[in-house]
This record gives sequence, structure tokens and C-alpha cells, in this order.
Amino acid sequence: MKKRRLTPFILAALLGVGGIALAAESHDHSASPTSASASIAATGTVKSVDAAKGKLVIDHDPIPALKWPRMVMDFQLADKAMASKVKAGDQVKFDMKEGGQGAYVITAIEPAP
Ligand SMILES: [Cu+2]
Repeated sequence: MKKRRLTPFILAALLGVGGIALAAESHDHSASPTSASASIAATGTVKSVDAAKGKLVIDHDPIPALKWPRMVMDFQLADKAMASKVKAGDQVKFDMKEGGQGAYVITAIEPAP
């Protein structure tokens, strides 16, 4: 009886340690939506481009990783020069990551084929 009670506890302890080690090692290719450094791929249609501010308004498709429905929202470009790659009306593929305070930064963007 005592052994049966102990085993799950030990297993849980081992799994806990293993989980921490995994999280620390997998940040480069983690798909976790809660990780601040995770890049999230998305698609949508450019509504407007503000090249001076490096901002885009995109009508983006649903993003399951973030549980976002389709919506129109602002995105900051990681580099203002990226604004020249797209124009209003373009279908685009882009990568973004959380930039803090609910803002999202586009790190890569290209017209969708
Ligand atoms: Cu959105």
C-alpha cells in the first residue's frame, strides 16, 4: 500500500523537473502562444499602410494560436522599411510577436501568392 501511494508522487516530481528543463531548452522553436518571444504566423488583407509611422492596419484571418477571431487591427512594423513591401488591398502572409501591452509587432511580411 505504501509503495503504491509513493509512486505517483515520485513520478509527478520527476515530471515536474523534466517539464522545467524542457521549457528552458525549447524556447527557440517553441510554438507556445504564451511565450513572449514566440513568433506567430498569420495571413490577412492590408487595409492601410502608414509608412512614416511604420504601421499597418490589417484585416487578419483567424489566428487559432492566439484564439483570435478575424478582425481589423493595427500592427507596428519591426522595421519601417517593411512598409514598402505591401500596399492597401494586398493579401499578405506575416509573422508577428507580442510587443508588450497588447501590441503586436510584425517581424516579417510578404504578399501572399
Ligand atoms: Cu486581431
